[in-house]
Amino acid sequence: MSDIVTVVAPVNIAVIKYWGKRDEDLILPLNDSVSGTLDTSIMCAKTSVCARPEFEEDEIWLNGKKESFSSPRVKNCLKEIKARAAAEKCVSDEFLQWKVHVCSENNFPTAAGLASSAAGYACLVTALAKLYKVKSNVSSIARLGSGSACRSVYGGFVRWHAGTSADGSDSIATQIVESTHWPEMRALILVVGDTKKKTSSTIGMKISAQTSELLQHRIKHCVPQRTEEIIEAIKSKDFPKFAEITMKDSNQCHAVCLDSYPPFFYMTEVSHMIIELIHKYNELYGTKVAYTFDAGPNACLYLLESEVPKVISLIKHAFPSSNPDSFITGLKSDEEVL
Ligand code: 2P0
Repeated sequence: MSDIVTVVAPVNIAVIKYWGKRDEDLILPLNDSVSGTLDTSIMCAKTSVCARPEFEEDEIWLNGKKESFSSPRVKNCLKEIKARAAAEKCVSDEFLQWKVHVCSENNFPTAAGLASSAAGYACLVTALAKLYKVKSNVSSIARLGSGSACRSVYGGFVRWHAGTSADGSDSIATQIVESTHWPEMRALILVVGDTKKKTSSTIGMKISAQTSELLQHRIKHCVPQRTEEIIEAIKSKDFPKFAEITMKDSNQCHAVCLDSYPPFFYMTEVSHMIIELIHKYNELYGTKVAYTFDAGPNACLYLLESEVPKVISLIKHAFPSSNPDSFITGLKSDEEVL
């Protein structure tokens, strides 16, 4: 019987968004994306795995509820990790035959557009890699679970290269800078809603890739230049430039959702109020805060530490029932966090 292996994985919040796939099965994106990996203090996924000869089936529990192990993505991740373990001759053939039980939980709303699948699959794949003693980097296997998960394998700021190869061998994540490069960087998560989204990212991306002309314009004429510019802004610690690109890219990603047919929406009235509030703040004080929204109504604000007290006061003033103090964090350190 194996020991129980438990792993914690961070979420990442993109500043250049991944939206649209060039290969649905291999989960290969249409464009490069860039994200910050957040410290695990306020948001993370935790996964325990165990293999035993007496287990009759592979089984999985998500946030305390037993779910089907038939999800092709979960099965694919397990299959690829086992293949890697067999190739690296890490464990015995007998051990590879045993069934596994997986228990995973997030300490933040699942499927509400808060990068839960990124942290979840990064965690699952890393836990399985530890169980089967796989030594090589597992970012590309995490990608098979959920595209954005491949970025959660590194700390600091990370780039996921779309790549051009048909087999996905060049669609990999690399670290841009360690978190220590810009230690003052903070992320403030504003939880606007925690209900499950109506259109999953996977479905939304598919509709956009098939119908949105704006998406085609975005991947050809906007993202390549923005990616280079934001990497330069991160390297030179140019916050106003970083913030402007981050906000424009989030807005464009949501404009693509609106340009899709049929259209779908993730932001709510409160999300729009946050956008207005941040622009008013930036008009008053210079560009000091960036908002970005994923496939949900919740905002992630990137800002520097010196700005935190003022921004938290502003949020409390604008949304008196909110509790922003408990949702501030820095970036996760270490080149490979898992
Ligand atoms: C991102 N999002 O770059 C973008 C921005 C949401 C908006 O990656 O189909 O759950 O599993 O690869 O990774 C969410 O999409 O989608 C996402 P799949 P995923 O973070």
